[in-house]
Amino acid sequence: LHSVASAAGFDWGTYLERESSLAASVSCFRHAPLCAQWDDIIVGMKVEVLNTNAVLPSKVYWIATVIQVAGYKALLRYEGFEQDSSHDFWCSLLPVPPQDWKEYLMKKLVGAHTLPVDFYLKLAESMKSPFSVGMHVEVVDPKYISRTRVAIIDSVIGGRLRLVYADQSDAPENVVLDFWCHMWSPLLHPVGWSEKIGHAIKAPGNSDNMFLLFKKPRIVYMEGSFFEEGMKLEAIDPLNLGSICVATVHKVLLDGYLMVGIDGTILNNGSDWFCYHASSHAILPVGFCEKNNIPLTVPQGYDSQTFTWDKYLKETSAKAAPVRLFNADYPGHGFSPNMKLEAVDLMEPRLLCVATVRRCVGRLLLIHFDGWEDEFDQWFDHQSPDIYPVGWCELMDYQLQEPPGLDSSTVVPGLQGSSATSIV
Ligand code: MLZ
Repeated sequence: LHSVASAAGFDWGTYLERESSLAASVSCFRHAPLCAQWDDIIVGMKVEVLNTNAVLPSKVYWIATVIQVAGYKALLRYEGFEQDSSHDFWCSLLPVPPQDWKEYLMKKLVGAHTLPVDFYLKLAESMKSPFSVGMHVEVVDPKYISRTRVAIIDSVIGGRLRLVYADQSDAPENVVLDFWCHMWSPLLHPVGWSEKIGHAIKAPGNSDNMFLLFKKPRIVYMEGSFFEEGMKLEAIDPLNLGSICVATVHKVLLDGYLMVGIDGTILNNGSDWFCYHASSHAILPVGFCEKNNIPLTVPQGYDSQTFTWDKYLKETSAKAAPVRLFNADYPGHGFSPNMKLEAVDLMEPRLLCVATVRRCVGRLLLIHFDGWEDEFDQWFDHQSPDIYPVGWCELMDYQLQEPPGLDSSTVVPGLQGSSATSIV
């Protein structure tokens, strides 16, 4: 039997087989490269794959058949093996993108194996990012989540940005204060955003008119009836993303942004309020948890067994935010429980981890990090840019956090790191 963890790294194929799990399809992740093309990859299709088994003087490609698809990876069988599965092997359906795309594509286009040209072009296209190293942005201050601070883009990997905070004066010795997020993250803003909408910021920078590069939340109408200060709701706790809590709108900013606080937290100075847009799927109407059989996290001093919203609203003389103010868009999705994926641990957002869909509640997914206690579970929207298909890390050459405690006593022989180069 093959081990899952090897010198060459975590092996998704072996892991999926061992766990008898399926991977969520690339087509479930709309920010993932080739999302729209992936439905064309089907079991039974033929691909060419570099033969690394034989010692040969020149590169030799063999034809193989796709037996199973898992994210960006496929289980392949060489042509001629018919029903014999004994030599089946997992490999990435896409090569790790080389540095120089232009040169690479030219070679691809003039070669004989050019049928999937469209795929490579689309991949190249999706790898382009309007963000580049050195640009300034505003992003949440993880030490003080009710404010933002200016950061500089330090690297861009597959649409994910490493941001280094401009002001490092509060950094412990030998530590660089940084943050990771996807370029479409709701936590990321252009310089000048905080001032524009009335959000707190540590030290504002000069607005550089980069507003167009950023994903804008959907437009909400604030005239007439809108969220108001003091209204109660349920919200994903920004500091404990596995809990949905009793919460209050503390402040209404401009452009549909709200400062939301979790009720009954120890800090009472607003430093743990968090900015959610009115269209965010992380804020939910009163009664959402009860309706969906999710344990609601109640304020300190309350008993979750006896807590009722009716009583609580009376006690606090507050009103519930009207249901119609919440974003109820739900186009449906392809995720279901037990599917595997790669997910960012948003509490330590550098980490992209082996993960499993634990629950689906409408558009929300409860994601479990394999090998970790349930306390680490986090709620994600199905369109979150922080969840990725199996094989994304390998494709982007980004380190994947494997489940802790995997047996690594034996090594996966053979085809680690190989990739099918052409689809015929
Ligand atoms: N420093 C943390 C890392 C936890 C990462 C979990 N990711 C799912 C710890 O070791 O507790």
